[in-house]
Amino acid sequence: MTKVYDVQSIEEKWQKKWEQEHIYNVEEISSGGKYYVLEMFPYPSGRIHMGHVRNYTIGDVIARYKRTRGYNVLHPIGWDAFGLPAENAAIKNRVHPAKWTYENISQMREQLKRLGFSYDWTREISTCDPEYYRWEQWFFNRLYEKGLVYKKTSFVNWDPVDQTVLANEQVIDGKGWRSGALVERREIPQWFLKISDYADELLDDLVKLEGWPEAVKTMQYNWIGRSFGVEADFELKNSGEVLRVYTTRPDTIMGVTYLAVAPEHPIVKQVSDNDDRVKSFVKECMKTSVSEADLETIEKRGVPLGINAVHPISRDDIPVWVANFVLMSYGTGAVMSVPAHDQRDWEFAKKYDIQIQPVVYPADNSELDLGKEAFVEKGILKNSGQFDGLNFDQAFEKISEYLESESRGCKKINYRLRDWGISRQRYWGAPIPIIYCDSCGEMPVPDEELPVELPVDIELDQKGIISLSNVKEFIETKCPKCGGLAKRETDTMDTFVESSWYFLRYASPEFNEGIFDQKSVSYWLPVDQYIGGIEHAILHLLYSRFFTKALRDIGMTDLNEPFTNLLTQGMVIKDGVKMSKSAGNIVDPDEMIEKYGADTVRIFMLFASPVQRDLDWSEEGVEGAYRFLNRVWRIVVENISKIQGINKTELDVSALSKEEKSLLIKVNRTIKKVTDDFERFQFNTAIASIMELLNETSKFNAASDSGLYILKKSIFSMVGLLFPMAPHITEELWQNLGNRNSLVDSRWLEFDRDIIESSEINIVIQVNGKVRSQISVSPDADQDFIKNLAFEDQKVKGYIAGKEIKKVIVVPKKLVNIVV
Ligand code: ANZ
Ligand code: ZN
Repeated sequence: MTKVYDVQSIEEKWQKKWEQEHIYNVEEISSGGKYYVLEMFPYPSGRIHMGHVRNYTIGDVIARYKRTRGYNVLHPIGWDAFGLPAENAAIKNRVHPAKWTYENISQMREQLKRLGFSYDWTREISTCDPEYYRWEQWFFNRLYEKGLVYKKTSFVNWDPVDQTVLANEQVIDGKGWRSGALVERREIPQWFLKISDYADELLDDLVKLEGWPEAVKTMQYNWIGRSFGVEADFELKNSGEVLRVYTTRPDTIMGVTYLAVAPEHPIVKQVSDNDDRVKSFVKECMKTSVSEADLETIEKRGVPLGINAVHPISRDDIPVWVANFVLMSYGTGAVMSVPAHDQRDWEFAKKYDIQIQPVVYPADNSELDLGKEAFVEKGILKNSGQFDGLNFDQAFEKISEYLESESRGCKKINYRLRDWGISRQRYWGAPIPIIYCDSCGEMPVPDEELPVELPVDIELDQKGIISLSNVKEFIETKCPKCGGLAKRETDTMDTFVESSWYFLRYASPEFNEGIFDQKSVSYWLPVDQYIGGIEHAILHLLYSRFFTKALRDIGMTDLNEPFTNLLTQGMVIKDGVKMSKSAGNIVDPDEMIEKYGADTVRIFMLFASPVQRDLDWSEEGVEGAYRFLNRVWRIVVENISKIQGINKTELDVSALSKEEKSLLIKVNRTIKKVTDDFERFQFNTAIASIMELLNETSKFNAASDSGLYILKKSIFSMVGLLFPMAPHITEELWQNLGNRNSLVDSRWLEFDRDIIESSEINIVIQVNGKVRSQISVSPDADQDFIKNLAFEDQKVKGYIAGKEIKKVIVVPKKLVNIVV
């Protein structure tokens, strides 16, 4: 074997070999367990960035590790290939989005291969492939049949520069996320998926997702935002029409002093025709975005409509205002305002000199002071006639009962979750499979005619902006019913639609008789471990859960949830900010690989920080990882001739020298530690333990056959433990050490529990100086570890429960004394 660690030729050699032997291609097999590990697939922007490297390295280590544990591991990759950036590139560089996308894909594919990831490349999918989106269109048809698709004109955020609808998340401070242009509101017809039908199930099933981070579940919980309230009807005095409001505080209803409606509310239109003040106010509101976050921060403003409504209980006259803080898309688009008990209403009332009428008082009889702010807590009702003296729950019941008996209201559950608008007025996306016929109306494209292919053979127009509405050959078609001339829908689907089911397609990527082979999906799914960025905590994961449930309900799967376990890895940071093009602090993975090799980059990524935390980029760190791998290489070079002839002998542990015994224990303990760490994805501490073992092995002097055997065992173990993280160097060393098999197919290392336990020491635990228990730990256990064990000890717990801990004294290797 060569003395120097020749990174480039080693990595090239193994990558070639793995590829030639199709070593990562998997099939469904009847025996043993399966394990599906998936990283969120990349958008083919052009080049892999360090965030990808980190995400995919973590996934690769898990995939390789699980395989050595005997699982049949599915580890696929593909491309989230539709979307706006391809069009922006088309505008900027005058290159067709398809060409740009496919070129990026082939470049990034090579980069991923160069990192040595264990993907089954036969399963690669690109969402812009008609064979992929064909099934998405098929699924759209099924949702259409089930009434889960509908079209509605609605207000959207319109980016006047990019000429597109923006999702609320794409509006930042009232401006388009890409163009920076001030966003406008526009009303256009759009397609929606009825995710709201699944709101309850999506919410209630969150508790079953035990393998998901709490933070992600909380975000989804709040996003769905179920609230229990009451709808109440106020009759308009001018027209007799009813203005319906939604409130979660019916207990405050006797304190209503004005009503407020959204600028888009239908009753506003009736007034604005004759009222210039209202008209110009509404016009101004249309210039701001409809995102909720923005609405919370803007200055609250309004204009009276000059009409009154009748209070449904007191029958008093209540003035109606139009206000910029009321959302048309939530509840009924109208609110009953109670300045005494809602801070927003209070501010509004102060500003416009509207009456503030208190009706809820503190339950503890303390004084009610509305001078500085509203009293928003729940309390006891006063000034509320027949409802005086009730608390919140009682008032909720009595008031909703009363409204119901008068036919002026009822209880109502509302959700923050909106239906999913999937229409994009964009070219580079999957066409929505709908046909419009003048005689027969709107209808889905029949399944046999799918896919509705995106025309790729088109010219970019002057500005490079392309929209299907300009492509005559695409639009003109025949009506499937009457055969007459008809037109195609020109909207394409939101790219989140593609990413909401790709994980299912991987199970049978080439299946062409359906969206997926049900047999394959029931074998591979759910995804056992999903890994990706926290930025997808809400939309992508929620949509994927929705699709999974909808597919179940059309009889395609038995799955309730797609992802059993979720790991959200931290970001890669450089100089204190996220590594990104816009921050101008990118480090190119290729450059690092060329300089140090893929294994070094992988080890650095894993060692520099726990997976969930942000990772600080440092080239010194990378150099450190490189030196570490060089030392691993050297220890093999230096000892290979000595250990080559050594075969497994029965070790007589009692006859070993102190040094031999110590290394033997260290080897076993390291295997145990690394195994535990791998099970919890704590790769940084796993590497640290391997480094310790390396140090101890370097100092070891093998003076007997037993010693040589232990040395050999230590070296073999190091190589095996490092394999999932640094697969190339370890394969090369493994082969040099005389092994014929590949580490990919070897079994994970076992440790000898007896050897570990024989070396443990007893620690006495005292409470206030009296011996209460004993624990056994390894001699090098640190103080915090020992303290924790002591506090978790059942007997000790009995003596310290409920008491204040005054002091904890740890005498290394002897005792812990807890003073209470
Ligand atoms: C009267 C009231 C009195 C309210 C009070 C609150 C406190 P959640 O929990 O999010 O469902 N609201 C209702 N529809 C709205 C809309 N379209 N735009 C803006 N605000 C709206 O919140 C429901 C509460 O938000 C409702 O209860 C309503 O104000 C307001 F002391 O009604 B409340
Ligand atoms: Zn027709």
